Amino acid sequence: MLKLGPVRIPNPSVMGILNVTPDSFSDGGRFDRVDLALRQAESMIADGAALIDVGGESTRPGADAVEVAEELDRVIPVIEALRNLSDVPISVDTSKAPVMRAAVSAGASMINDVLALQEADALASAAQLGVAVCLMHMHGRPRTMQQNPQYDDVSQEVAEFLGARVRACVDAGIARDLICIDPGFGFGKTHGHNVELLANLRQLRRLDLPILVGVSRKSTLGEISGRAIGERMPASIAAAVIAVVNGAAIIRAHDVRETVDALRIASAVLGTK
Ligand code: YH5
Repeated sequence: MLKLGPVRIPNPSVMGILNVTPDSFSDGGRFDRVDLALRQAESMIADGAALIDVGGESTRPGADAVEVAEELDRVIPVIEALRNLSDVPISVDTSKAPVMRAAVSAGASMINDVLALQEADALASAAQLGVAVCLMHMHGRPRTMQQNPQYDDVSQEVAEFLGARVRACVDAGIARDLICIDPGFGFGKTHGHNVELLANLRQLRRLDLPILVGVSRKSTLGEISGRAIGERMPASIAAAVIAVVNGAAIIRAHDVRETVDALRIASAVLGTK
């Protein structure tokens, strides 16, 4: 069992991805959007997701930023409705303090921040809210992060960055047992960097915190397998299993049912529970 404050989940666990960006749904108005999102969440829960990650800001390479009001409008109705429907722990994929606060009061118990609480007021808000946090490494910012990213030693630099953010969190009053860390696959990394991070994931275990990994459908897997985004499930599962063998506790995934099956095999062999 993994305990991240209010979040209690098996180790390893699958975090199901629930995108509530307009490009992820054909737009039939707000009711339709919330309804579709809820149905998707329900099926991920039935498939064994231990955690649902609700995100309203696209952080894909080159994506534009979203205004606070727009992001609130996308994620809060979905979190409220999901909270009424299920006890599943909900995380909110956001970097904005007002969205973090509204999401937690709507029922989220984890903040998943690809900017590792570096935006204005994010660190203080997370500390005050007392929920679990996921700190992710990103080199640069979404709009420009894939423009020739460079490192001397990617695994070491990611570990140093995450170590520094963990210290900042603890100094701000966030309990260590509320924190998990994520190397940020695809966020300011070449395909070679991503492969190296997956191979050296064990280096992050020195921080002695649960490791979350998001590899699902990402372009490095497309590069290696030669598959388009809709055809990357087998590659995503292979990467998820490697991540768990190398110490990941939580896998963020689109294809929950298949990933849960694969991780059952991995944990049976590893003897984890
Ligand atoms: C992550 O790794 N990723 S959003 C591009 C794709 C496919 C998927 C080209 N939020 C992470 O999922 N949060 C995202 O195909 C995340 N870790 C954490 N903690 C990007 C994404 C994606 C991008």
